[in-house]
Amino acid sequence: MEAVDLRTAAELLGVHYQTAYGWVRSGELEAVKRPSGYHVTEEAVERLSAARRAPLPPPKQAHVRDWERQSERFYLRLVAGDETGARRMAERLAKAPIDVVDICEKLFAPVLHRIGAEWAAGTLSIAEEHRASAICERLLARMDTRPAGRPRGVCVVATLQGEEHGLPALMASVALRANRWHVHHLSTQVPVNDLAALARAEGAAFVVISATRSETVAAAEVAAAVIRWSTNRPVHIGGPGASLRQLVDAVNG
Ligand code: B12
Repeated sequence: MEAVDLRTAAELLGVHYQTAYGWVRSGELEAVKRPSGYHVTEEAVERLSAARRAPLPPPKQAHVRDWERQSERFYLRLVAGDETGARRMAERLAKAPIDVVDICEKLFAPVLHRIGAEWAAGTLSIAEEHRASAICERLLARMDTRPAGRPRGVCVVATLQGEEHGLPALMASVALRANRWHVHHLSTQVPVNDLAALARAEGAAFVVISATRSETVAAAEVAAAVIRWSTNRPVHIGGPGASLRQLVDAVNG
């Protein structure tokens, strides 16, 4: 059984020496300490490589029986400007744990749709809508975490010039990061050529454009052709009511 030093083992595993050293300390990588340093058998390297290649088991998920009731409570907190109450609710769900895609689609989106309808009907003021949207932005930012494990790849998420609605793009980024994508989140109003150039420079596997109105969805379709042509990468476009779950399933493959 051939043994190699830790530096070589790190190279074989494709990680930095310090990372391999950390794995030895945590017991993940079996090693023998010799006067010249740690030595690792090729079998131990192969075992750890195989374990790292294996897909992660899907995380256990809790279920919410009554999303409608949760949405009603969330709505009341948002329109009252009760950020602490809204944050407690979102954090409780995230800790349960509930999939972040469900939290976006079954809690945030319906409440924002309702706030939009009430703003359009004149029963909520612009100030109240802005306050609620700003709270959502901060809560989504807090939920934005990437689980451990090798990223699936790189992607870019943005809205194009003319589209100020940033929350759907933020939700797409949060959902993709939770699925181990390395996301470059460009937020809103990005010129199409700049978006394509950045996607190319970062080696993005795909580009996501979020849009909220029929005009900006149509503009995104035109822009997508430009981006596909210049990056040779798929472009996914989200419109009002489009499913984040479908986006995640499509890109995870
Ligand atoms: C908050 C808000 C704003 C805020 C945005 C702040 C922010 N930080 O985002 C501000 C004040 C800037 C704003 C401005 C305007 N707004 Co506005 N706004 C809203 C509101 C209330 C919420 C938007 C939102 O976040 N929706 C929730 C998202 C999460 O839902 P969704 O669109 O269904 O998105 C889902 C999918 O897109 C999916 N998804 C996201 N990315 C991707 C990607 C892919 C590939 C896929 C598959 C899926 C996917 O995820 C989401 C969750 O499920 C909506 C109400 C509504 N019905 O949405 C109005 C609304 C969109 N706004 C509206 C209007 C009219 C405007 C203004 C024109 C008002 C004005 N006169 O100035 C401007 C336009 C500004 C511009 N140039 O873009 C109208 C649009 C009507 C229409 N159909 O054209 C709406 C519907 C309100 C209404 N009921 O009339 N707005």
